[in-house]
Amino acid sequence: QTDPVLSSLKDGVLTVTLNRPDKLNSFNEDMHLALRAQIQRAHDDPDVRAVLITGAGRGFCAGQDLGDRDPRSGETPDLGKTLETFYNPTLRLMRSLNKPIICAVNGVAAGAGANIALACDIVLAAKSAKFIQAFAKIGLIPDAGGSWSLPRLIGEARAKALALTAEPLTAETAADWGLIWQALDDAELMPQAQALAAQLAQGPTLGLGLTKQLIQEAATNDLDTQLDRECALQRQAGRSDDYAEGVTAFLEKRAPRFTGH
Ligand code: T3D
Repeated sequence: QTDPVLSSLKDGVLTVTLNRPDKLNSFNEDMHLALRAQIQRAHDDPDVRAVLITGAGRGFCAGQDLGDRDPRSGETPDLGKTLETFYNPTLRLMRSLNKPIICAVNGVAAGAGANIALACDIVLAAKSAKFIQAFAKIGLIPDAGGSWSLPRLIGEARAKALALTAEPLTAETAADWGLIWQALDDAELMPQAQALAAQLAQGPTLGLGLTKQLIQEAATNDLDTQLDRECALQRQAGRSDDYAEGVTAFLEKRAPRFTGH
């Protein structure tokens, strides 16, 4: 049996590849658990300083494997329970990871597959890729954090239209709307995503993690709270080895050598 998720760690970058290409990398239980284990590994292993998530084959991820949800089997699954058990813990682990997660959306990203991509910190997509809030086509609601991230990223009008119509959104429009960072020529996607991940993995990891945290907190904080949080986290960043190295390197007119601490 093939692994539902492939992984490799090189030069601080943990590359995680969703690997059920025949099913457009849709989620079965094994793939859920394997993806979560890799994000947990990124939490636990200090050698991991950036994560790159992508998909094998022509798709990125088509959301839940609907073959496991066949109503003709006579079973009525409790989908709230499956979210609690599978998607939500992974989403929370991704958001709380104090290291950057880059997503290289290599092909169609549908349903929870689209929203897992949008939960990453920097999303690059191949121009041939599409984002589809497919839930409306089967009577479901946007999950895997989509109902939270979509209106924040692109506003309520666009979020509602995408979610209510399940219209595919091209990567280029997604980039124009600010849903993702960049749409790239297909051949450029992986080289550029790998270069970005390598760059971030050589960066001041502690400061990058605090930056991620602070920007996420801004979604729910008011300005006064956020200013106080900037004080607290800048105090922490200012005590890091990488801050001392960054300023020293600047003064010595050389490239910094960050250790991540
Ligand atoms: O259940 C819970 O736990 C609740 C959580 C739900 C989260 C969700 O994600 S709900 C949304 C589930 N996803 C979808 O509804 C998307 C279903 N897929 C599609 O609409 C289309 O496949 C795409 C638009 C994504 C791509 O279309 P296309 O024409 O490029 O490819 P295709 O021919 O439809 O798919 C290729 C193969 O992948 C095909 O298999 P076959 O016929 O070659 O053997 C297809 O059945 C399979 N596939 C694609 N998506 C899924 C899938 N198999 C199982 N589950 C899928 N989601």
